[in-house]
Amino acid sequence: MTDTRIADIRVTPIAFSDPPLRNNAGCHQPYALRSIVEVETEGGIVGLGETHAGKELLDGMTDLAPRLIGMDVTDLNGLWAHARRALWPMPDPRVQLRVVAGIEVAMWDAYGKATDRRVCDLLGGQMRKTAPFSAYLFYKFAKHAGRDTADMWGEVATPEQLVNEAHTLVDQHGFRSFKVKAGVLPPDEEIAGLEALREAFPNAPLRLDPNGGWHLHTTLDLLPRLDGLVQYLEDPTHGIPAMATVQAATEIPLATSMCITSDADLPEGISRKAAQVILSDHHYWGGLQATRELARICAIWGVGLSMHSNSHLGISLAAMAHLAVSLPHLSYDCDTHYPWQTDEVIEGGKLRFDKGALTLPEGPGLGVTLDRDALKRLHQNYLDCGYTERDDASEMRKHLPDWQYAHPRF
Ligand code: GKR
Ligand code: MG
Repeated sequence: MTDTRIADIRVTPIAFSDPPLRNNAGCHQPYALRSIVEVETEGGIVGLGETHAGKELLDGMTDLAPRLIGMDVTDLNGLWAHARRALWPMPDPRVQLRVVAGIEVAMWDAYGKATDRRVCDLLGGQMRKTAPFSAYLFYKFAKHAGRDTADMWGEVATPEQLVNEAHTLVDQHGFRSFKVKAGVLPPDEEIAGLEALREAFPNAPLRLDPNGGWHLHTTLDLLPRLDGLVQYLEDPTHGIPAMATVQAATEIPLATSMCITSDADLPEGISRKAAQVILSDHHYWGGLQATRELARICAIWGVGLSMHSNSHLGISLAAMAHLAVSLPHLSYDCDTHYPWQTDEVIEGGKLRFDKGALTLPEGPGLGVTLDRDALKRLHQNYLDCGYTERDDASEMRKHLPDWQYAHPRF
């Protein structure tokens, strides 16, 4: 068999176009940042990973990568041991896991490519044919601040515009369920948006995610209006104690991608019943293996599992899909920002959804290869755009100069 010891690790920060999507923390900037990880083996195989970006993450990669040279790509325990030595403690503990995740996925991909096996098979085998995704709806501005022309989506600020956006996503990708990013407009307006979606798509599951943007008392007041309308309510309010209070007051399952996001949150989050659904995210939890362990913990404790997303490209989508098809316990359609992205970094261009689901790209590993010209172009974007961190709040003030960050807002 080809030599699967790690010979080199390359990390390339990229910036790709992103529309002016709104959330509780502000507005997406014209470019979203990611890091593309290449793990090259002694046998010349290149495994791919994609993860978050930012100075601290890139510094973490620089500290960790050289320690892994010579290690086998199957040595996930070795990866964690080196990561603990190189990265713990870091000022922001979330970043360590995102560093590990980017490299871990590339190690799985390299091993799959070296052994002619798909990542989902290495993860235990395929449980479902395709990975199911939901349409991720956003309120948005028509154009980025300072630009002359509107993007193809136009402004989305009313129930009617939200329904039009949903129709476009369904026409393009066949989605069968919807997640609405909330915490942007006053809750009455967002619930009117949900009601309009219910009328337009009577049978589609709907979810609402205010990103912790509602006060506890606001959330409690709104529960009767949401009961029967949403499949789950994601992070209406902030923190485990407040979420637990809400969950105790309603039959609506609460979901979270904010208050239970790492091992450290699990004991308190589960014992206080802060949510009935955890949104996994292999970038947050430290990779594919750690997310499988999370799925098992959720199954044992009777907690549902869904999947969270941030703006991402095809390497992440392929990794999410391999994970999703291999998880015995996956209770809901996964989130993805992918339809909002026009750029791509893999050969062959964008992956395609069919009836809202993704069939795994063909081939060993993740089934995707790097488009080196695209990587070069998107890295140049990164150098030219001057962003080093995501900053939705500053971007929002370019649209509305008096806007202030408030969490909760309503
Ligand atoms: O892209 O604006 C966004 C989302 O709000 C994202 O940042 C969240 O992390 O999608 C995410 C979520 O489910 O909370
Ligand atoms: Mg969320």
